[in-house]
Amino acid sequence: MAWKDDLDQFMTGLIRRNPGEPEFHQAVYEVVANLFPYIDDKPIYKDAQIIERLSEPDRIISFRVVWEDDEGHVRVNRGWRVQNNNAIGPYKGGLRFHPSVNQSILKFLAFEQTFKNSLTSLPMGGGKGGANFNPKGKSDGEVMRFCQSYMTELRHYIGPNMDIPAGDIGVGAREIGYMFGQYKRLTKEFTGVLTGKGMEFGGSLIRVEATGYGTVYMMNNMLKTNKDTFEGKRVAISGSGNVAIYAAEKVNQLGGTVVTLSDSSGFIYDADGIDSSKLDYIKDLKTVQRGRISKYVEQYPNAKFYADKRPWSVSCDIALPCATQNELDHDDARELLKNGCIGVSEGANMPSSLEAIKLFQEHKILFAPSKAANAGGVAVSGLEMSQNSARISWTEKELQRLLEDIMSRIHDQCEAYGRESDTYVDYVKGANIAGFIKVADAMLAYGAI
Ligand code: NDP
Ligand code: 2IT
Repeated sequence: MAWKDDLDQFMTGLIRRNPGEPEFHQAVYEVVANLFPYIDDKPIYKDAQIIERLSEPDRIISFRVVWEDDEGHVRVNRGWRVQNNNAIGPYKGGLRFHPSVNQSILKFLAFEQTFKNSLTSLPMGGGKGGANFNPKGKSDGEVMRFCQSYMTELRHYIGPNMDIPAGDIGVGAREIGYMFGQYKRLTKEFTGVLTGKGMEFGGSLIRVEATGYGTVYMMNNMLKTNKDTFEGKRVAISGSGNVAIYAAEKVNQLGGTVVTLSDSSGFIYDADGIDSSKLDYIKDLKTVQRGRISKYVEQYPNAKFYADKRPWSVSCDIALPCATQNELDHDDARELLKNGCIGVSEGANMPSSLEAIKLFQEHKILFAPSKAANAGGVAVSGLEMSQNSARISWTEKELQRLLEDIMSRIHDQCEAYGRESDTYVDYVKGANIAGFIKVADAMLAYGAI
C-alpha cells in the first residue's frame, strides 16, 4: 500500500525537522496515521501538500517574561504562542502555565486544537500558548505581576479577529482576569480578546463547566449507541482541576458514581462515591484554598489516598483521564481492561499513549479521543466570542442546549467517518478525518500560499 511508504517517509522527515519534540511527533502521528490512507485516492489533497502544511505551524512566537517576586527578586520565564492554522477562523486555544511547558508540548496542543476546533463546527482556527511558569505556591500578587508581564508582550500578536487565547492547565478565572485587565490597559480597547472571562466583563455562562460536561456527554452519546447509560456506573477520574471537577459533577447528575480524583501528588479512592457535597468541598479546596487532593481523606476518612500513583488500577466501568498528556500508558490500559472498564473519554489533551489507545481499540471498548471528547470547552469559548461580538448574553438554558447539540454532532461526525465494516466505531479515525476535511477544503480554496 503506497500510503504506508508515504506515512513512513513523512514521519521520518517530521522527526528530522522537529528534533527533541516527542509530544509533537506523537500528536501528529496519531492524526496522519488515519489521514494518509484517507487521502490515498484523493490527489487533490496530496498534490496541495495539505498534511505537510498542516503540520508546520503558521508561526511560533517565543519571548522573555520578566517579573518581580514578593521578595523583590527579578525572575525570568519563557512565554510562547504557537499559531498553528487559521484556515477556518482566527487562531483559538488556551494558555498553559506549568513548569513542564516547552515548545514541543505547545506545538502538539496547537496542532490538536486545529482539528478539535474544526469538529465543533464553529469558525475557529488552532493555536496554543503558555509559559514555563509555576503558579503553585505563588501569591496572588506574584501571579498578577507574571500575567501582566506575559500579556505586555503577547498583546502584539493577539486580537478578537486574529487570535483569542483562553485557559488551560494553571490558567483559570484569576489569570484570565489579570491578563484581560492588562490587555485593556495597554490597548485601550474592551474586546473579546480572551475567553473564559468573568461574568462581569464579558464571560459566558457554562464556560467553566463546558469541558468536563462535554467529556461526559461524549461518553454518554457513545453509551447510547449500545443502549446503555451512566446509571450505576463506577467512574475513575484523574485530575482535580477545572475539567475533572465538572466531569465529576455531570457523572453524578447522570446517576454514575465517581470513585477517584487525583493531582500530581497521587489519587484519592472513595468507594462510597464523591457525591455533590464532597465535590463542593473539593471545589473549595482546589480553587479557593489551592490545596492538595490528599487533604480530602482528612475530611472524609473512609476514603484512601495513594501517594505518587495514578488512579487506573481501581475497578471501574468508565475512565475519564482529565489531568495531562501521557498520564495513561499501556500498562494502565491493561489494568483498566482487566478490571472491567468498558469506556474511556479523554477530558485532558492526549492523556493516553499511542500504545494504550491501540489496546483499547483492539479490545473494542468505547474510546473517545481528546480532540472530540474535550471540544465542549472551546465550543463554549466560541459561543463566548459570538456573544461578545454581538454584545449580548445568552441564558444558561440556551447555552446548555447548544453545548449538548455540538457534542452530539461531534459524536455523529466521528461515527460517520469512523465506522468499521464490523460495525465497531473507531472514534479516533472518525475525529481525525472529520476534523481534517473542513480545514483542508478551506486551504484548497485559498490556493498554494
Ligand atoms: P487545571 O490546572 O485546572 O488542573 C489540572 C489538573 O491536572 C490538576 O489536578 C493537576 O494537578 C493535574 N496535573 C497537571 N499536570 C500534571 C502532571 N504532570 N501529572 C499529574 N497531574 C497533573 O487544568 P484543566 O483542568 O483546565 O486541564 C486539564 C487537562 O484538560 C489538560 O490536559 C488540558 O489541556 C485539558 N483541557 C482543558 C480545557 C479547559 O477548558 N480548561 C479544555 C480542553 C482540554 P496539580 O495541581 O498537582 O498540578
Ligand atoms: O484545550 C483546549 O481546548 C482548551 N484549553 C480550551 C481552549 C479555548 O480556547 O477555550
